[in-house]
Amino acid sequence: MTGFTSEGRPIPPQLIGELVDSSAHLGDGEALRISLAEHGYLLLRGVVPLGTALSARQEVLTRLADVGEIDLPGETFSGTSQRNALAPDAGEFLRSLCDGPRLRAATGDQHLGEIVSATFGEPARGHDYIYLRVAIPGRGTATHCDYPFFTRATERVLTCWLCLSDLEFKQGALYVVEGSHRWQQHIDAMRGFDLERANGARQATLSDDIAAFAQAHDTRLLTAKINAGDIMLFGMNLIHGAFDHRAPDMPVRVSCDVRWQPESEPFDPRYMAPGLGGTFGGGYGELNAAKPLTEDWHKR
Ligand SMILES: O=C(O)CCC(=O)C(=O)O
Repeated sequence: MTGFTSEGRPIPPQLIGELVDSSAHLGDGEALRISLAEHGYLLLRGVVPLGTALSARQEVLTRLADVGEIDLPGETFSGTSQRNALAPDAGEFLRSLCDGPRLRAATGDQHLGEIVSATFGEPARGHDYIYLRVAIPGRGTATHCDYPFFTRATERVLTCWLCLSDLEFKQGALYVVEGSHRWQQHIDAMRGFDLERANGARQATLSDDIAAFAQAHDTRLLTAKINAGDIMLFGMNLIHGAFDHRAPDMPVRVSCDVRWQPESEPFDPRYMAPGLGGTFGGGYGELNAAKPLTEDWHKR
């Protein structure tokens, strides 16, 4: 596991470690909870049937091919985009992508819902507002935790990161900062941090240099080869990001993250129908995925 970069900076190989696979605990809610508490995440293989995941990816990439961004069947970035001309309402375009029946079949897969409910130990429901990501070469996600986005109504929220591609390391991969879910200083600093209410005074991004960040905290960045249908479930304090896609000749990375919480907890209306305003009230239009693939991602 070498050759990773983040924002173009190489990650020293000694900082990389392997994610623990908790798939052996599928079907045992108590064991899933213990593993989640210990590691801060659950890597669960083959949760969504492969056919469902592939069909969701096809649905997304066909729409992006229609606006000239993806070359099929190779699923590579074309280098250009006609999205602005063909779909001038960026938010509406992304909303329609996110409401694609095949993508929703994957994010709302029954087995996946049962696993998240088993992990909470009670019936759970996914937020309606979902985060689709299509990462082209050169693109990764800056290091952050999800607390400032999703804990306004309850802290009992889990992110479910669903992989829709069979990923080689070169195509970028989610990483987690080992042990960060237990860092008391970090947890204390997050408590009460609401990104939208902070109104620009504070950023969710925790560092622009993840290697220096990991070294300063004497920890590692854990990743693994992840395939279509695998999920990562993690809590709001776990620090994570995604390494850069660094293979121009390889398919784009497609994933979708959805937040889940117990049905018994209050829901944040920003992420539920009919509001769907998202974190800042801009609806789907405020997300990176609403931009043509030719445009850089913003950081929050
Ligand atoms: O897939 C990515 O690039 C990042 C995903 C992420 O940050 C999340 O699921 O919270």
